[in-house]
Amino acid sequence: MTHALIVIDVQNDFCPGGALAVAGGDEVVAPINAMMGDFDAVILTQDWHPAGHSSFASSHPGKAPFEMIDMPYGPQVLWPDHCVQGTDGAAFHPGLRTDADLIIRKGFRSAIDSYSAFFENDRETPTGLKGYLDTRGLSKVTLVGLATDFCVHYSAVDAAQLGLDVIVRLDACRGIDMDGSMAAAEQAMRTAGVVLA
Ligand code: VGL
Ligand code: ZN
Repeated sequence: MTHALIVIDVQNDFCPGGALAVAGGDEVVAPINAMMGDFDAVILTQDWHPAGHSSFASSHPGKAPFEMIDMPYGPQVLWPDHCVQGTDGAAFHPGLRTDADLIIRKGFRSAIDSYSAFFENDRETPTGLKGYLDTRGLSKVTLVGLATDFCVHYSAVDAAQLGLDVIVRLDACRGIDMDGSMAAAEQAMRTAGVVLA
């Protein structure tokens, strides 16, 4: 079985000092770098929003970060402005190895957020990653990165539902953990058949 490492959103804005910092986010860099050589392919994802993106609280007058809003595709958490295309916050952590096979960007459509590396938050617009994996014969994936309870969680569940063999290395992930979202994410991943290692 051909095995890909998918490194989710190890970007400055998700690391300490960033706009949507995840506690200990930078701690994943060294273990991820060390893992890269063990896989047949390495894929990095990059959260990549236009300024004024609809997932930003600042785009909704009267709303604050971490409040919820109803979008046409369902409930959506509102975030601080983060990972704006071309900014330093959207860049990969400077210590991360970026000699990857593929970098896939997501969240670049203004009207829709994208947590998963496979589908946007309407759960139907594909990013193209499944086609890439299929055409390269990559049927097994290990996921690492940020944030465990959002982009890693949604990517892992989608990967399992698409029929891939999925492992999440929790030691190389860190989470946001709002309102019990870490426990819920771990439960949802297990239910989907993801192996948590
Ligand atoms: C993420 C919230 C908003 C993530 C991205 O990478 O987990 N979370 N955008
Ligand atoms: Zn985002």
